[in-house]
Amino acid sequence: MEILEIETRPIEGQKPGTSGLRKKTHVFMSPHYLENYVQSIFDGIGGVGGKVLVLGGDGRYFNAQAAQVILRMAAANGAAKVIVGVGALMSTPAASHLIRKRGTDGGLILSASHNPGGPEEDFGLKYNMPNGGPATEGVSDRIHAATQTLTRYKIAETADVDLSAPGQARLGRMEIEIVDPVEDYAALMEELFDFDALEALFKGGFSMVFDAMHAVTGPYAKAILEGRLGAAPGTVINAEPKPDFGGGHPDPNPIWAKPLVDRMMSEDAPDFGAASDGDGDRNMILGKGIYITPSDSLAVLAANAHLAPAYEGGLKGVARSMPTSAAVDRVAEAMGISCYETPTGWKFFGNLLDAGRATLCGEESAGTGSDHVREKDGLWAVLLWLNILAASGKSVAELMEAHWQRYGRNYYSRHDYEDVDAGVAGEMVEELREQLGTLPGQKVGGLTVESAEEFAYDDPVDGSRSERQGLIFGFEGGGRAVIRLSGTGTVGATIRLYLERLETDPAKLGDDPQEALAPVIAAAEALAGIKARSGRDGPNVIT
Ligand code: VG1
Ligand code: CO
Repeated sequence: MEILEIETRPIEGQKPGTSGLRKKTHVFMSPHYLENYVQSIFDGIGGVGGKVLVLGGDGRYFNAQAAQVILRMAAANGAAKVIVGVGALMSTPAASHLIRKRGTDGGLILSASHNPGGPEEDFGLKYNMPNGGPATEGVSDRIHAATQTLTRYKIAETADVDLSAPGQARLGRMEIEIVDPVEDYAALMEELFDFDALEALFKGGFSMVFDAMHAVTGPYAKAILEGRLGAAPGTVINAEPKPDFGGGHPDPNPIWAKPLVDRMMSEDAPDFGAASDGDGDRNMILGKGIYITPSDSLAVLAANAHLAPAYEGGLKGVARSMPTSAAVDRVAEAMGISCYETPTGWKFFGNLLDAGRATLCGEESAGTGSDHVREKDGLWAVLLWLNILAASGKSVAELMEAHWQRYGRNYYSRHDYEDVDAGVAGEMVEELREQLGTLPGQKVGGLTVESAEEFAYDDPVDGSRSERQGLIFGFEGGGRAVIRLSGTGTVGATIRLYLERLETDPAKLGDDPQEALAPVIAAAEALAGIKARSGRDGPNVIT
């Protein structure tokens, strides 16, 4: 095996966003692009000499080739060992678990998550740390700094490693262990949940459909739901990971998983419906005739987690990203536990989980997770829901209704304006930022602004500060609008407008969210003029 040292130059724009680096696939496939970034990750974390890494991905186009490049570069940079999933596949939560279980020095995950895949679509790469969680802002900054000064990368010249079955291989002195990506993860789920009760649930005729959206969770869901728990064959649909996710966005929301939503709203809907995203860390939950917003799901899970074995001792605390609704705050208050509000992105939960301050975390973007790993975990959320349904004997709708009756309902919606001109979006945020001081007291679109601020986060564990994490507008009467720009897109800018209003009147808990939020939506538009500025009639995606 010959080790080559290739001369290179820094490439513009290799700055990790909310979750790793995401670019168009052809950009990642262009000369030196992937290699430069991988070497920068290695350099940014202080080298990989003698280290053990986990490697896997969501199976999108270029996944297999990129994994071979990473293996060759890890060998050339002196890594001791790489643990890789068969076919270079591994869901994000499974990778997080494996990093922790084996005590490795971190891992590389090939994924652009919910972004579409294929030669014309998106690719991504993220580095997870030895705690199994996404690189913190500090580590991401060091990786980015390394991309800006890079002059060479190291790569071994050798044939591809056969990753088609579990086993051992070598690249020079580097050991490669090829593992079944599902096995350890399934064993962890069995530890956390009452599998006997879940088996009995399905035996008793409980029906569900799980839409894997042609992404990485298919094999996991099939093995656990149909294999271990005895759910009817065919419960998991779109179960085979495809390089282009069947041509759609592997994003479990009412737009991209519409066929599932339609089925759950039909007369002959099964008892439970769920979907997960490209890399398996997001989830969507539905019951017969009801869609559960991710914010509500987090609140229901927090209120009922004690019904599952892993959480029967109670929760240490909960955490949610700032744009996520305050539904879980009300549960935490009733339980007398802490509730943390973090910036968007799972990397901000890591310290809280490591320090034992939070047990459950969640984001409005369909991410929920707990301290069992350091990533959000789609299938875990589905199993926790199932465990709660089995233990309580209630339906999804009954649980949700009872929850709203007790805690009130945080009406919630997110409106996305995708692929807006980046200059236009940036200017909008800049102008709003300048007005923050003068907005309180002003009437906009029928509502009076009560507060206007930009979110900044002081990490209570390591003291680091993260600024400019979203603009928050509070309205008289309790409505809230949040505006921030996405950090996961690959073309133009995506403006995210998050809308929320708490309703505690028992007579008004069953309204349509868009109607219940209409005054807040109107006020946000009057304030920011997103439609006018972007030239759009309305959002592309409403969740
Ligand atoms: C989005 C979501 C955020 C999530 C992130 C990564 O980020 O809003 O909540 O953590 O994606 O999730 P942004 O910057 O586009 O709003 V995943 O499943 O795409 O890794
Ligand atoms: Co994801």
